Amino acid sequence: MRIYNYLLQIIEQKGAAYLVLLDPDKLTGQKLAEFVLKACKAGVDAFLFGGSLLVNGTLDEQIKIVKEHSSVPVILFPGSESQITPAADAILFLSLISGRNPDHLIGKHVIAAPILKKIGLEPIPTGYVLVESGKRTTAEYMSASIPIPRHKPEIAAATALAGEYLGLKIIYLEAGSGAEASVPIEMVRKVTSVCTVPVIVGGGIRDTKSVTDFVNAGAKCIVTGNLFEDESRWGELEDFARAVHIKEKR
Ligand code: 1GP
Repeated sequence: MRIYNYLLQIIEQKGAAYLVLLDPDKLTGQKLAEFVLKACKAGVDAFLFGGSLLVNGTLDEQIKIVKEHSSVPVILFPGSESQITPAADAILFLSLISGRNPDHLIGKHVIAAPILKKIGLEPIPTGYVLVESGKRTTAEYMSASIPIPRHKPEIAAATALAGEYLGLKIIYLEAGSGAEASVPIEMVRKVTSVCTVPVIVGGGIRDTKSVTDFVNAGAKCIVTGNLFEDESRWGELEDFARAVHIKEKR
């Protein structure tokens, strides 16, 4: 549990961890290297790698670039078992607990587990909770599952708690990449009030005010992805990291 413990340590030291999701289909080559250098300087704690649908198939190459330019962990955030690679440091072993699709609850895991064992990749047992966010997201469509209605925080809290009681080590409240609306703050508050494991919030986060609100509501990891595919916003990385790291005085 080396990487999981690393995340716990960051949470303890800085109040929350800042994770940046890299889509290997979007940021590549020299641009990716430049971004990674900038992100690390700004204080990003780990990179997530993957996507619900990857078409270029250059994951290994991209992870190599990230590793050459940074020392922070690379954690796979896989859309399918085909995205498993020993090039990463760990994998979010996602069970889509908001859905009722057996493939995403246990089926894919049976296929993935022996591969992870063989290559020695650390699985981080993660309860993945999709939350309704306006228009239909790729994650929702690809997983053929119904997200939790945004005005039902009590369903999210019961789902997350059930995940924790099943032994999952982290809960990921996900509005979906590029979501119109991020996870409602009330839902984050409700979920963090019942869970003792760290709660990740991601999807559609575009400003530091939302980050501050989520962290104050008890989120322990914040994920941004899409936002920094726009190079003109790279200058804001440090502001985002500062908003996440509430315990750190800079
Ligand atoms: C998606 O939570 C992540 O899984 C990030 O979402 O790309 O909307 O920031 P965005």
